[in-house]
Amino acid sequence: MRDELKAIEQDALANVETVKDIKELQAIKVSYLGKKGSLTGVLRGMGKLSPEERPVIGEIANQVREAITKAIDEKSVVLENAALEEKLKSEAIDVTLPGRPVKAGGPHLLTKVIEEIEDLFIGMGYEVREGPEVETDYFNFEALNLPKDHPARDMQDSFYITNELLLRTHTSPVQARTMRNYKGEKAVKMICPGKVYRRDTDDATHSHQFTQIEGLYVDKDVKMSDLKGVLDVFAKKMFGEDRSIRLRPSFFPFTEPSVEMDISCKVCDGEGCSVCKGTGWIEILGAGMVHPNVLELAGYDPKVYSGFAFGMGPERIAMLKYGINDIRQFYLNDSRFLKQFHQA
Ligand code: 2NL
Repeated sequence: MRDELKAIEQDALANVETVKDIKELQAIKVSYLGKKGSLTGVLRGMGKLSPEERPVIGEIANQVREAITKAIDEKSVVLENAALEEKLKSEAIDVTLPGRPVKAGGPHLLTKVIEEIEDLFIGMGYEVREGPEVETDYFNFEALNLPKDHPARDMQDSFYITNELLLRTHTSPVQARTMRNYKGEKAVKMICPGKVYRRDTDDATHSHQFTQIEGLYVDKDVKMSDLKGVLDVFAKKMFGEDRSIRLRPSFFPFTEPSVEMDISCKVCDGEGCSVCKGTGWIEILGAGMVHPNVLELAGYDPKVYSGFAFGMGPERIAMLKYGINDIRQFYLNDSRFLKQFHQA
C-alpha cells in the first residue's frame, strides 16, 4: 500500500507539472483527491489494515495528499497569473493611435447674418438694444400708432398671454421704450435685433417665429434723404458695391411717408430674370419717416424732432444672400444644412 501511495504521488506530481490550463488542473485535482479519486480509493482500503499498520500508512497518505494539494495550489497560482498576463496583453490599449476627431460646431448662419448687420450699423454710430419678447399691448401696438381695434392689427395677429400681454410681433417696442427712457430730450440712434412672433401658418416663406432687425434715428432735422443714404450704404455693404437701391411708396401705421426698399438683382443686373420675377429688383426691407403720433406718444415734440425707421428680416437677407429657398431650414437644426455655412 505504501508503494501504491508513492506511485499515486509521483504520477500526480508529474501530471501537475505538465498541465497547461486551469480547467485541466481542476480535472486532475478531482481525479486524485475527489470522492472517486485514486487517493481516496486507496484510503478507503485502509480498513483492512492491521491496527499497527494503520497509523503508519495513514501518515504517509496524509503526506501524499498534502504534497499533491500543495503542488496543485502552486500550479494554480502560476496558471492564473499566466492567464491574466495573456488577457492584459490581448486587451492592451495602444495610446499612440490617433484619437477620433472632435466635430467642431459654429455660430448659426442667422446669428452670423445678424452680427454682420449689427457691425455694419455700429460702424455708422448706432447702438444695439434688446428688450422683452413678452410685451404689453401698449408698447407693441398703441405706442406705434396702432390703437385698439385698428384694422392694421389684423396683419400682425399674435400669441396672447392675457388681454394686455402678448409675444411681440416686431422689435419696434424696444425702440418705443428707448425713446420713452430718453424723455424726448436727446437723439436716438439704435438698432434692435431679436425674435418676434406672429400667428401664421408655417410654410417655405412664413414662420410663426422669426427674427427682425429694426433701426431708428431720431434727432433734430433728420430727413428722408438721410434714410436713403443709410439704406444705400447698407445695401452695398451687405450685397456688394455694384448694387443700387430704389424706394417705392408703401404703408406702415408707424411711418409717414412709408417706403419699401429694393436692390437691383445680382443675377441679371437689373435686366429681369426668374430670381427677380422679371422686374430687375428684389425687395429687401420696409422703412419710412417716423409718424408724428409715434414721436409724440414717446415724448418727442414732432415740431422739433424728426426721424426715420426701418425694419428687415435677417432670414430673408440670408435667404437672398446664400440662395436658401425654405425659411424652415433655419429652425430645423439639421447639421447638414448648418455646417454648409460654417465657412461663410
Ligand atoms: C418691415 C417693415 C418697419 C419700422 C419698421 C418703426 C419703429 C418705430 C417707429 C417707426 Cl419705433 N417705425 N419701425 C418702420 C418701417 C418699417 O418694418 O417690413 N419689416 C420686416
